[in-house]
This record gives sequence, C-alpha cells and structure tokens, in this order.
Amino acid sequence: MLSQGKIIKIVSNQYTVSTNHELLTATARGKFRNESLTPLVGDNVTIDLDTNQISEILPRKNVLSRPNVANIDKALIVCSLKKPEFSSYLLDKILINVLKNNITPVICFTKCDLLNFQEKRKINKIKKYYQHIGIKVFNNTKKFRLLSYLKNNIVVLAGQSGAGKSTLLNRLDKNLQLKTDEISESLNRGKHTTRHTELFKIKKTYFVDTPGFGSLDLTDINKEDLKNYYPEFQNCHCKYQNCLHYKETNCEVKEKVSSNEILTSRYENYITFLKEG
Ligand SMILES: Nc1nc2c(ncn2[C@@H]2O[C@H](COP(=O)(O)OP(=O)(O)OP(=O)(O)O)[C@@H](O)[C@H]2O)c(=O)[nH]1
Ligand SMILES: [Mg+2]
Ligand SMILES: [Zn+2]
Repeated sequence: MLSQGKIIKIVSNQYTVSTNHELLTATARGKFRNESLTPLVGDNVTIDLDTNQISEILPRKNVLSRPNVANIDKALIVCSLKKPEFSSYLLDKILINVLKNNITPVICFTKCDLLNFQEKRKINKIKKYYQHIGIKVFNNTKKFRLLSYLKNNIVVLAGQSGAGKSTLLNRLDKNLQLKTDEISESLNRGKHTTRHTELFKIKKTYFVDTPGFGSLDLTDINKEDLKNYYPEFQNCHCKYQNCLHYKETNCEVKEKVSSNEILTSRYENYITFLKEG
C-alpha cells in the first residue's frame, strides 16, 4: 500500500512524514543515495506502507541550500531592530538570496518594543521604503495579519540567531513551546538555540524554523546579476545598458540615490556586495 505525505522533520536517517491522517516515521530507500538525491524537509513523498520506506520524491518547486529545504513559497525574514541591532546589510543579503531562488520575501520586524521614539521614526522610514519597493513588512505583534497573509503557504524563517524566530512561532501557536533563549549581552548576539530544521503546521500554514545565521555569502551570484535583485533599479534608464551603477557616468541609480529616491543603505550594501563578490 502506498501513501503520500510531506516530510516535516529529519533526524539522522529517520524521516517524519505528515500524511492527511497521521504522522509516520519512515526511512529512505537506498536508491536515493545512488541517484545522489536526498529527501529534504518540505519534500512531498510517496511512502510504501508495507516497508515504511520513502519510495518516491515528487517533483520539487525549488530547493534552498541554507537552510536545506524544498518547496518553499515564502521566506519570512525575521529582523531584530535591537538586541541584536538592526542590520540592513544582512536584510539586503538575505533578500537577494531569497529573490534569486524565486521565493517571495516577507519582512517581519521584532523587538520594536525596545526602541525609543526617535529610533521608531527612523525604522518607520525604512519600513515604508521596503514596502514601496514591493515587499510586505509586518511587526511580530501583528499575529493575525501575518497568519492571514501566509495562509496555505510553506514559509521558511530566516534571520540571525537571537532575532526572535522561534519566539514568533510560539506566539503564533501557543502549543508549540519551541526552545528560545536570551541573547548573549556581552556579544549582543544569539546563542544558536535552534539546532535543526523542522516544519510546523500552524492553522493553514507550514513554517520552517531554522537555526539562525550570522553571516551568509553570495558567492554563487555573478556580479553582473546582483543588480537584477534590486526591484528599485529595474526602471532606471542609465546611459550604458549594462551599467553596474558603480563607476559609470550618467547612471540613473546613482542620481536617485543622490535625490533620496533610493535608500542610501540599499545602494551602499549593493556596492559592498559587488566588491565582496
Ligand atoms: N523585547 C523583545 N524580546 C524578544 C522579542 N522577540 C523575541 N525576543 C527575545 O529574543 C530572544 C531570542 O529569541 P529566539 O526566539 O530564541 O531567537 P531565534 O531567532 O529563534 O534564535 P536562534 O534559534 O538562535 O536562531 C529571547 O530572549 C526572546 O524572548 C520581541 O519582540 N521583543
Ligand atoms: Mg530559534
Ligand atoms: Zn546605472
């Protein structure tokens, strides 16, 4: 007998598969190893109920390498505004990675409660800017809006350790009780509390909690392609068709940065990525 389901958790060689009726623990058939295809969290699979083995991996919509998950619809980029400090650099970097994988990014700010009035005003400007370039931005206090926007999707949480990813999921579902921990005061960063990747169903949404990361690299993106992941650069008409918006003259991107139409931090991070690449 065969059944179909979705892999929600992998611990060493044990795959937890959620079917319409139940949770099954299965192993994977040796043939996957031979085909160098590994079942991933998020995979839709066929299970042979007689042997409790995964016999087939259904075609994937996409695969992310960090975290290593399949079939993601949206990435919820969890950004701490304080403790750890807000990093536009990390946000822009994650955004590029997400867009490159054809996944819809959604930003969720946390720790707004720790900001003073002036800091809030500054953040509001940044929030408006990202919305203006077409990205949804929520605060972690807006539980119902967030759940309603993410309904029927598989959502991966991304963001640095201590940003509040697991805390957010606990708030969305009181029964989850995921482990969370205070950040290290001396280092001003998280302690890598979440250790493995797992899928949780909350109402009609699947969430993938992930271990946080402090850095991320863009090594597999060409310098020439970087600019394509900036929505606000797309309607700029520069003199040179292949303008990198860097040292060229008559560059509309640079003009828009000067006139504050493009957020300076967005452009500065872009140049940093260009030089890093
Ligand atoms: N003041 C405040 N603290 C928060 C908020 N969200 C999370 N925290 C705290 O931030 C700390 C880190 O939260 P976690 O949920 O463990 O962070 P994480 O992103 O899951 O971290 P890793 O698992 O290490 O990647 C905990 O002490 C939380 O209580 C918030 O909105 N406001
Ligand atoms: Mg966590
Ligand atoms: Zn240009």
